[in-house]
Amino acid sequence: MDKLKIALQKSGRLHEDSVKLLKECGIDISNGLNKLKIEAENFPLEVFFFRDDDIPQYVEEGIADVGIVGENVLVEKQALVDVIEPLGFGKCRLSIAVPRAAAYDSLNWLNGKRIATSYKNLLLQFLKNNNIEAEIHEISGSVEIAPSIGLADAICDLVSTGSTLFSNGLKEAETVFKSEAVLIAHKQLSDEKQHLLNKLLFRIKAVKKSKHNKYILLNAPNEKLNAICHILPGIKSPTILPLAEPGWSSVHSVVHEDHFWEIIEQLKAEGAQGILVIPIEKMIV
Ligand code: PRT
Ligand code: ZN
Repeated sequence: MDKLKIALQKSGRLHEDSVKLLKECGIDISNGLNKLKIEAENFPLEVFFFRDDDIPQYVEEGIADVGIVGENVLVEKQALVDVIEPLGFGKCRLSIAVPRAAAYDSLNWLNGKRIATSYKNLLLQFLKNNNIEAEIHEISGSVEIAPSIGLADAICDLVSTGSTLFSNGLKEAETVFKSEAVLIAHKQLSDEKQHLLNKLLFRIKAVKKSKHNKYILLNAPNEKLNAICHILPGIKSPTILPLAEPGWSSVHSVVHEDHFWEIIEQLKAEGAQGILVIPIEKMIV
């Protein structure tokens, strides 16, 4: 039987989360992380480890069927692949930053300036969309030091916490692109491989969904059950079980993290007691 070939980053910021995601999908490859290629034992999957920069091209060419890569790299490389699913990790933004002392007021400040970046294509498109004429200096690493050594007036680089910019005397001026890790696929997968990808995607979605939801249990006086069930819709509807103490019930349900604290407050206001909140490992609805 054919195996699905997946390309992951060999080492770096996406490596651990990519391996963890597979593991949460029931595919454990942790005993082969030092190899370039390993076969999963309990899923027809072959895992290849590459530099992230190479993953879009390898998937486009079909050397790998699917891959996990940052959208920033994918769009910069302009690879012809299908984006299957955002994965919720590796979040960052590509931003233009300028020296803290610069009197930056608007994008026009960038006209005629030199901007150092490793993301030439993304920056070029951004400048074009905004009618800015600037000179792009393409450099491959340590972009953040370019202004202090006189190589550029500004930079365009990835930011997550902003501490690298801060410690290099820079301030964030504009967001060019927002990114996270995505699952990508070759454009013409065989039926068999498409079937395997669907199986993998089903698991990934169940893992993702579980992360945004929590299992909640609480005790409530019976006369409050209506009001409480109204606050806790659950997947279908909440489970209600009688407590040993007459007049009381235990209510079980699932809540989305977006509304979590509001819901807890409302439940308390309605007389809920002994509220327990438990992480969900997988969620299939
Ligand atoms: O060796 P290989 O080529 O595979 O790895 P790499 O060195 O090119 O990439 P790597 O591992 O640094 O990043 C892989 C991917 O992680 C990126 O393409 C992004 O999609 C994502 N990502 C998320 C980040 C960051 N956050 C990030 N903060 N990639 C890089 N950074 C760097 C940034 O370049 C800057 O130097 O971190 C610094 C800024 O971080 P803060 O927290 O100080 O703002
Ligand atoms: Zn790279």
